[in-house]
Amino acid sequence: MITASKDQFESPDFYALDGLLTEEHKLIRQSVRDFVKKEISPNIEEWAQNAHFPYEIVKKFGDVGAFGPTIPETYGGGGLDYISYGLIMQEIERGDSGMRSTASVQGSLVMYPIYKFGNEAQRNKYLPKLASGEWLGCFGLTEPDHGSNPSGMVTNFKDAGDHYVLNGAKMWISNSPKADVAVVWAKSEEGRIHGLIVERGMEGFSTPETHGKWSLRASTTGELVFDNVKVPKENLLEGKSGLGAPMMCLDSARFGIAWGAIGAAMDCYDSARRYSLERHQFGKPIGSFQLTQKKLSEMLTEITKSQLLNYRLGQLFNEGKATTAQISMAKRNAVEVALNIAREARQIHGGMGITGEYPMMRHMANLESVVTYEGTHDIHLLILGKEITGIPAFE
Ligand code: TGC
Ligand code: FAD
Repeated sequence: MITASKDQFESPDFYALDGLLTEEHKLIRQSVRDFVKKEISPNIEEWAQNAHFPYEIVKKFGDVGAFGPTIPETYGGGGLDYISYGLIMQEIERGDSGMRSTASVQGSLVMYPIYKFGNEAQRNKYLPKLASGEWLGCFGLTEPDHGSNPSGMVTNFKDAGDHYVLNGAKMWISNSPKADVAVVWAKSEEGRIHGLIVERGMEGFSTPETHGKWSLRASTTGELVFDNVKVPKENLLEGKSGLGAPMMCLDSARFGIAWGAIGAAMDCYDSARRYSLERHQFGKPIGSFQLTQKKLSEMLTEITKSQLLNYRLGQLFNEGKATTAQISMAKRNAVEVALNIAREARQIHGGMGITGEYPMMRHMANLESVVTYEGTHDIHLLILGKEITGIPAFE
């Protein structure tokens, strides 16, 4: 087993973006950065290479405030703004995209819908336990035959008097094998999409794990299978129905990914910068060759542009003005930038770049999931195309 070299990460800030952050933002970022250096960096290679989900990280994420940073403090959340949320996701994904998945699913896809569409009893029952990491949650939208087109879902529930009966299956669900709680999107008898809270232990509910992933290996992924599951009526999220409800959750999660993927890019860039000064060939550091300098300059340019885009999107989120198309642009841009930087940074490390001593291959493989989930790269392009032309090209 190759262990990762010591985490010496230094964050690039070429356009002095720190000048736009508040003291609170900087403190939050530092505490999560320290957390990642202590809890994730020393172990992530082993976890990823062994496809091991470190369940103990859930409680630790709760302690550091990574779950539901924008949820009000009354319910155990952080009561923070969206820039804080972005910074937290950036720092965690700097460590590993799979670890960020664990945190962003819990906050944006489980706590957010319960807070936004749930009633007071549901908020009080679930949010504090999810915020503290006592419970882990997952979000079930995708089905085996309905990924990019979730409105075609077939998972359904029927009214059976004092409860609902849920049938169907979800696929590719982050956190599912270990989740205590699942927010599940299913159609009513009228064909309308609703959110239901399903709890582990309900009869007929199982969460088989998906094995053999080459990507997000430290994150646990699985199915949700519902075989005549009796769901109490009080578990329906009554605040909103229709596809718009899960899409609102995705707006928030995609925002976190935009910041997170740039965290992964920053890690790859920083490793390449350092390696280019340490590694000598032809009697000189490889960083003295123009081709290496071109790679590093282009990486820093793309990171800086993306940081600015993400920051502005955070301001728009804080003002309640961010649009789905703006979020698509940021998510799509960030993941493409990060994938390109991971590949270029890997090249700068030569053969060493393929080992687990450096983070690029792990980030690169992780980003192949990130470019697909929460809307594929092409789906985000089409969301932008619809915004520009007014014509949906999905069908
Ligand atoms: P469309 O006709 O555009 O919309 C249907 C209804 O939904 C409303 N809506 C929204 N409402 C609020 N906020 C949004 N962002 C909304 N987007 C859509 C819309 O107004 C409409 O409402 P109404 O009342 O008029 O009916 O829907 P469509 O069926 O044509 O689909 C559009 C499309 C393809 C863009 C969309 O479905 C899409 O984004 N597909 C991608 C699916 C996706 O992102 N899945 C993600 C699954 S979760 C996941 O991947 C988690 S990974 C977690 C991790 O590990 O980090
Ligand atoms: P498909 O929709 O079958 O797409 C296949 C290809 O066809 C893609 O390239 C796509 O861009 C293209 N395509 C599809 N439609 C069009 C079109 N109209 N025009 C042009 N091209 C098109 N889902 C959840 O609900 N919860 C989770 O927690 C979750 N976690 C995930 C974790 C991982 C590791 C992964 C890989 C996925 C996860 N997903 C989750 C599912 C993810 O959201 C879907 O994989 C994604 O939405 C794409 O769906 P699909 O895989 O079925 O691909």
